[in-house]
Amino acid sequence: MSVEKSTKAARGTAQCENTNINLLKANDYVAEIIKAEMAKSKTLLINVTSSAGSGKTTLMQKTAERLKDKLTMAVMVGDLETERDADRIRESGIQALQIVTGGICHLEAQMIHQVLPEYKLNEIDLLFIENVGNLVCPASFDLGEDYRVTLMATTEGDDKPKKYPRMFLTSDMMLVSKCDLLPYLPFSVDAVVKDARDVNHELEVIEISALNGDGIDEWCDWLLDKVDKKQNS
Ligand SMILES: Nc1nc2c(ncn2[C@@H]2O[C@H](COP(=O)(O)OP(=O)(O)OP(=O)(O)O)[C@@H](O)[C@H]2O)c(=O)[nH]1
Ligand SMILES: [Mg+2]
Repeated sequence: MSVEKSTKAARGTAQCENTNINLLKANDYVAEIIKAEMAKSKTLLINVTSSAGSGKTTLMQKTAERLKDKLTMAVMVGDLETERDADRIRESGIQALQIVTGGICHLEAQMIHQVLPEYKLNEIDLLFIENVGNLVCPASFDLGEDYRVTLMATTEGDDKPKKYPRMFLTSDMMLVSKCDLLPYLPFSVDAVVKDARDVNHELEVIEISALNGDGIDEWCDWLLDKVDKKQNS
């Protein structure tokens, strides 16, 4: 199947090739319910994806430190096992709940919807979902998010967008993370951006380092702009 952004199947929805039956219809149905709830409370929902260890939780911590005086933020974290990421995020002073998937390699809309009542959505401007770390399964599941943001760490190698195209095809933003390590790694930002934009020419890109703070202002400004648009929608 060719990779075209315009069709739902190409955006990562499993389907029966001969009949065009969408095999993730139940997930997409719940995703629409989540979207409606977020529209009502005017909460911006961001689905953060990446390979394992690319810096998602560290970025959540940094973002919370920067933005917690400007808006009310909360996080929902998915992991195969352990509460460690939610514990780390709570240390930044914001609400964080852990979804332990018990071995499932992605989050599904149903999981998000069941946990949503734990959040006072009317009081939350920005809700992050930190997805389970891998570039394959999470690409296929719409969680009702406004935006999908994928971290692409310099430590992973710059060949990933073409090897795992669906994740980049279905993302709105690619954050090239751990850029403080660029002097020590055989990684070309130009090459990774070119490959990612070959897959998805609309993809926005910011180079960041949660360690030294590079790009974090730009990332936070992007978020503030999206929150503002959501609240005035
Ligand atoms: N050098 C450098 N290391 C970073 C940066 N951001 C995160 N790290 C380190 O990378 C490792 C993984 O970071 P996490 O934030 O736990 O990554 P994650 O994507 O949440 O990991 P999983 O939830 O397990 O998929 C940790 O040792 C972090 O300290 C960065 O900007 N620069
Ligand atoms: Mg994490």
